[in-house]
Amino acid sequence: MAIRFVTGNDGKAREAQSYLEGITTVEQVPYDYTEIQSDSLEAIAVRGAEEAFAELEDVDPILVGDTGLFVDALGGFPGPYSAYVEDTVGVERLWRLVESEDDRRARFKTVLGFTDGDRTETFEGTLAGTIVSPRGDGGFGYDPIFEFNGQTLAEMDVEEKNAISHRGRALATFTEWYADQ
Ligand code: ITT
Ligand code: NA
Repeated sequence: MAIRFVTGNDGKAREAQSYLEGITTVEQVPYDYTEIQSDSLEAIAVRGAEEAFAELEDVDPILVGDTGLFVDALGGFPGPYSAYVEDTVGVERLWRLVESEDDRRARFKTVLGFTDGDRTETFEGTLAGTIVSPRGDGGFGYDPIFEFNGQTLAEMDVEEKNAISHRGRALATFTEWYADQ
């Protein structure tokens, strides 16, 4: 059975496939599930996976990913609202909010939600770093303002970022579990 990865981003589907190579095929499904308002990425991922499975009327299991950027000095903002904040406030102005803080630590967290219709499981991965003035042209989203080991994620090439990223770690944990099923 193939896994249907619900995402608008074909790079994420390719990344998932690279982890699951030799285990299963990953098919990208661009379904726009309802992002419930919640403080919890787990709750959003569980609901998203189950809604997509119910609506997309097929038997192959569903995988969704929800990511948030949690800034310590801002009490974890934007967290589960990261997509909305990127669209409205933007990445440059988030940097402006953090610029005057002494503590600029932040963390990305990705929660993958998997369901096969019988059971639903979640898998997480995190990456700790620092918010900095935007640098680099690669990546997407908040990558230009997130520094890890002296480089922003936007300064890394894709393989370098994927090897250390929150989503990469969540995919590795998921793959280990799935391979045992
Ligand atoms: P999907 O279609 O895959 O669901 P999305 O952008 O709606 O994409 P995510 O939960 O992956 O959903 O992302 C939430 C926000 O976090 C959004 O603003 C992204 O741009 C940003 N983001 C996600 N992963 C990121 C990464 O690896 N680096 C920088 N920003 C990221
Ligand atoms: Na998502």
